[in-house]
Amino acid sequence: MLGEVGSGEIELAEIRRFATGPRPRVGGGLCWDVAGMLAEIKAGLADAAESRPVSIGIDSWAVDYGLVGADGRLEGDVRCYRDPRTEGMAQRLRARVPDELLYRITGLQYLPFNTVYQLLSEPEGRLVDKTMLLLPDLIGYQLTGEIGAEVTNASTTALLDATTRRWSAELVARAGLPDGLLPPLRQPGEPVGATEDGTTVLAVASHDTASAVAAIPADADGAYISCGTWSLVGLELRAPVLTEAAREANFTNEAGIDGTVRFLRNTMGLWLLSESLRVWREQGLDIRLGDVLEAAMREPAFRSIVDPDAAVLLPPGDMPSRIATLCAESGQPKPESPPAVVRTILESLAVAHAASLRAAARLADRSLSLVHLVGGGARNAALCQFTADACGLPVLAGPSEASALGNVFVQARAAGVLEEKPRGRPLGRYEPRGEAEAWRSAAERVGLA
Ligand code: LFR
Repeated sequence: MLGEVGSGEIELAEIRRFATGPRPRVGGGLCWDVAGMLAEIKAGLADAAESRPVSIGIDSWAVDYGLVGADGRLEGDVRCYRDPRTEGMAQRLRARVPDELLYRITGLQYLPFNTVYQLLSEPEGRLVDKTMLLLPDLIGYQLTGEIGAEVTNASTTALLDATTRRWSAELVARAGLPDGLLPPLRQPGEPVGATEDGTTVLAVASHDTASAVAAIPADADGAYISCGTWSLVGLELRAPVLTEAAREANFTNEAGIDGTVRFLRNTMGLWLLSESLRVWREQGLDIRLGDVLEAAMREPAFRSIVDPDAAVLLPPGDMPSRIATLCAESGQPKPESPPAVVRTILESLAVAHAASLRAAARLADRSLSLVHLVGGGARNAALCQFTADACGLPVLAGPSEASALGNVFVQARAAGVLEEKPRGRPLGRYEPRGEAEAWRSAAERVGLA
């Protein structure tokens, strides 16, 4: 994405887009095609070169990393967080660090793929004399030769202290990780280095969700749903909430820009839809997203609801049949057609959005009057409307490219050409339609009321 700044606003132009799905790995498990990504990124930068960008900022999903050896080379695959290799690792860590202590230090929600669990699943000796670089830091390293760990993304590893925002030496030691594995931290807005052609690479909020939240207009409530592959549902706060109640509700305190805290919970997002579409197309069905969304609106309401965070929905594979199984197991009709599956997905996501928002408000002692829904999901009118209905709150949708906008904002601010968050362009406003009771009983069916 190319960002151009003028009169207090950022214009974004798409230069290049490529798919980045998890891939089966030789030897088992799932990995990312990082060499392919780097080639695409370099091609995109070449396309953007004629606009003479002032700087480059990199953000991506969180938690995944590459290991760089003493000779400076990336060693082995960059594994994908949907890889089941972390099974059993939470128990292993728990024996060394009790959950309560882990949460008091890191404030991080439990997700089976948190970096610390991935590190613990590495074969004996593999971490010795290595530097761990999270994906955006790894790409920055490949472009500039400079190592470091940007702090917003570092906060997703379960090795960063949420209060001091430094690596926790205590956790590194107790987890049995080698000294020197974690590179020095850097802050959004600090330089990373320069590319071969001399363009500055700047650290931004390199966790895509941190960049997305950086683009959300600051208003009284600060409630948001950053909805793409995942739905990240929560609030922007000034200080972490490290209470036992927050831990039990599995809320995270990830680092945002300017010392802010992203107090949120991960909910399985549009992954349910994109993975269903991928499977249907693989089965030879000719399905267009717009058509199936429209058809889903003609399906009966609240026929079958699932908990989108059911662990079985995390890995790639046959999503429609796993959803159907969950419905059958909870005594609801199996959605038989693609529109019926999509209806179940959209309603289930809205139910989960509302449950997480209610929990966030309660745990942080806030009352809410508006929700910003940003990311690709902001273009999904049905999901936005259902979310407004289920939450009983107006939803302001957009920007859809929130991560790119937040990324460019941090760069523009560092360059001294923008001080305030950009307003972005809302795509729509959705008022709740007063069906609170129907949504509550749908939520009750899956224990999310
Ligand atoms: C969203 C996201 C989430 C993170 C998940 C896995 O793209 O970054 O914030 O929990 O992906 O990395």
